[in-house]
Amino acid sequence: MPYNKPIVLINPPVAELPGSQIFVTTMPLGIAYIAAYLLKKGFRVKVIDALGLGLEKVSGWKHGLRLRGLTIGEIVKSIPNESELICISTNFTSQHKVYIDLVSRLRERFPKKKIIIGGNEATANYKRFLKPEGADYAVLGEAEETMLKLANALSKKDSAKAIEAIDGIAYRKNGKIAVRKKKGFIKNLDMLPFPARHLFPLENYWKAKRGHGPVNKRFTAIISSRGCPYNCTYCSSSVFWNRHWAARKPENFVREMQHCIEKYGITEFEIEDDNLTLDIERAKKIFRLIKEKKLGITWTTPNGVRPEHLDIETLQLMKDSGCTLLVLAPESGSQRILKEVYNKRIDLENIAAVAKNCSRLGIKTTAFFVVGLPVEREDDRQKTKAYLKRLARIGVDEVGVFPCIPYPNTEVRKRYFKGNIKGIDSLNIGTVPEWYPNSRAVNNYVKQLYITFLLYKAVFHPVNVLKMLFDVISNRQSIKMERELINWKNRLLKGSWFS
Ligand code: B12
Ligand code: SF4
Repeated sequence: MPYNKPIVLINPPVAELPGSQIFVTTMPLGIAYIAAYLLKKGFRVKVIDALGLGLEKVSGWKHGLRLRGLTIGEIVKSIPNESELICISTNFTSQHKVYIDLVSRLRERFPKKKIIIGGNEATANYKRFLKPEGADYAVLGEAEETMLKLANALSKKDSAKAIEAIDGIAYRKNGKIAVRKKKGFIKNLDMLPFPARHLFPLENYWKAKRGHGPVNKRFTAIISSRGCPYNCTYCSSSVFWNRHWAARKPENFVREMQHCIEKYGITEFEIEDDNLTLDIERAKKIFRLIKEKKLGITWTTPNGVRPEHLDIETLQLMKDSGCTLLVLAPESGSQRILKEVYNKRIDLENIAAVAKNCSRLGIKTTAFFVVGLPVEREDDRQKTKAYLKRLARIGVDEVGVFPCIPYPNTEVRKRYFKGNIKGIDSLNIGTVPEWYPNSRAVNNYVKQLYITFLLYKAVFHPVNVLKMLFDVISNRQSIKMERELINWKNRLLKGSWFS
């Protein structure tokens, strides 16, 4: 019999730069999965979605930053007295300091309760959290089964022995940190219940309209597979999932979509897989099912999709099933960088062909670039610029250009950022962070790429630019850039530009 005190799961608030208007907010699937799994196993669960509950609320914080969401004090106050396990999602390295602050304030207030952390940052940097003034346990990697074992173990009178037997955790033991390596991943993802969306303030997310990609109506993140077998050197996901890839059956995935439509009236889906199309026959079956069942939805891939397998027939099928936008990720226009530095096994010609076909079929496309490593030479940068111009001419609708951040345990970090990286755990959203090598030059280069793209788009696709303006006037997002323009417009109209 699982113990009957509610297990608290926290989605922390987010630190941002003062004055920042560019933020993206989606319901966290990770906690929603864990909550659903614990509920299914008979536990009680209380979710505190500090971000979702305070999406429009900003307050002063430390390090010259402000917090979006409930304040740390408010989170501490909303922990039920009877709860003994407080679990915190720590998914982003860039939010490390918020997590540390939250953990230490909870520890201070509740010296006896157990604090458990999980997600990307906890998995990579558990040592920085597992301190007497910090957390008790870190769940490493995929967490549903581990969390269940840990909750079961902690509900026993003599929990120490039961804890020893759990793999995939790190914890404090006799003043040291004990690590039990993760042994495997969930074999059958179809046995997991659908994420417990009902525990989150979905209305707030819908109202804010700040999805990962463009969103207009009731939207949700959804995932049909976990992990990716490739090992691009900058990718944090392949480290986290250890190049493992597991997929749900198409029927199970589409059933979740139907559930979202029926229960919440959701009609827009953001498919967040790392590698949706690895098994293309499986992916096509998903698209066919959506079409056959006439779900009447739209979907996008804001986390990116690989170009192999995306021939014109497949793209047509995707379009017919409701696909409105694909994010492609060439990352660089230099084959040297792709091969020698990123180990990104993609063909730039292939991406250009997919972009061209999407443009013909009316599927919007975004192209992502990752730039700025000290090994990037001037000729590499020129090639990236040339390729970006080519994509603009083909009809790619927008680009996202990001500095290559050396996330923990990634190969780029080991190769090009030896030693400690001051500032890696500081905010790195939006612009090139100050601590980045040659930050100013990289920042200028990033800006140059954006400007070049927009100029080429305006010259070669003026009708698309007009459509974009029309979208902005009618408050409709069909690419992400339009969202920022809509927000600028609305702030100007409200006269709150400088507030
Ligand atoms: C959707 C998404 C987002 C959403 C937010 C999602 C959210 N709130 O969770 C948005 C669009 C806002 C976003 C923003 C960013 N993201 Co993002 N995002 C993703 C993406 C594509 C999917 C996440 C997801 O739903 N996965 C599916 C679920 C099932 O997995 P999961 O979240 O990992 O959860 C499991 C475990 O982590 C763990 N777990 C999670 N929470 C908890 C809590 C507890 C208590 C426990 C025990 C376990 C646990 O258990 C879960 C179930 O097994 C991932 C890539 C990926 N494949 O995960 C990147 C990813 C998480 N993002 C990443 C990055 C870098 C960013 C940005 C910095 C990008 C940018 N430059 O703007 C920002 C940072 C935002 C911020 N707040 O500071 C990196 C994180 C790397 C790192 N070490 O920091 C990832 C891994 C992408 C990558 N390939 O590198 N992102
Ligand atoms: S293909 Fe994408 S998800 Fe896979 S390792 Fe490369 S960047 Fe990461």
